[in-house]
Amino acid sequence: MCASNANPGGNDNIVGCQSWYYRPWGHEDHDQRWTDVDGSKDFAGESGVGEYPDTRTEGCCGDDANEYYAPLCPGVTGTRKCCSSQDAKIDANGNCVVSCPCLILSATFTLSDTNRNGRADRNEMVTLSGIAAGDCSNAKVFQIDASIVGCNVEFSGGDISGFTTSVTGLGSSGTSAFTGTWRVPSSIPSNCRYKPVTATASGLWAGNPAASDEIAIGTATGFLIFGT
Ligand SMILES: [Ca+2]
Ligand SMILES: [Ca+2]
Ligand SMILES: [Ca+2]
Repeated sequence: MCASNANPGGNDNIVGCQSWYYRPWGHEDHDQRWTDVDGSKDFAGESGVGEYPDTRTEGCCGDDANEYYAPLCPGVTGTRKCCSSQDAKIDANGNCVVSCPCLILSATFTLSDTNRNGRADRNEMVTLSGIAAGDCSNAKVFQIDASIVGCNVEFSGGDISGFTTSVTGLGSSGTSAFTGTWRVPSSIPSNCRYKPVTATASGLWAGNPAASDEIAIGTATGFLIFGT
């Protein structure tokens, strides 16, 4: 790299140099040649990025106008690319996006064991908490499924409907922490009594958990034993 700020706001703002040697009169010497640094480095994640002709040709990102080396969205593994917006990030499909999809980073539930008997008795409270990243601004419901053979806790179709809570105020970028509570039902079905259930999955939903309202699905931790 030989110079930056060579053409502020325009193409080839950063230029490189090549050196070569020659012996015109029998001694070594060298000179320099200014070059465009679009050699081989990164792909563009969308069309119309700076001096990139397309998304299949590698070039140097950042030496030309409207070239920004975009970071990856949270949770995305892959290769960074060049985008035309300063705010862009790279999503799981390798595209430039301004807002990253919602991703659950952690989710867990904890029993408030009011009577301290080590079990989740009827009407005791369970606290659900989680952290997510990206655009989760449409999330309204936070769900954690838990189970053991013979006792399924899920929103619908299980032995107990839970662990479900409403959530508000999740952000459209960065990370969001959220929490809520769920009450153990006033009647615990006999097949769940004394059963230790372990969290199996988490979800953020735009409404009641159903495929059409899915915002994000993730893993979860948490464990409790139902009482009677
Ligand atoms: Ca260039
Ligand atoms: Ca370039
Ligand atoms: Ca208890």
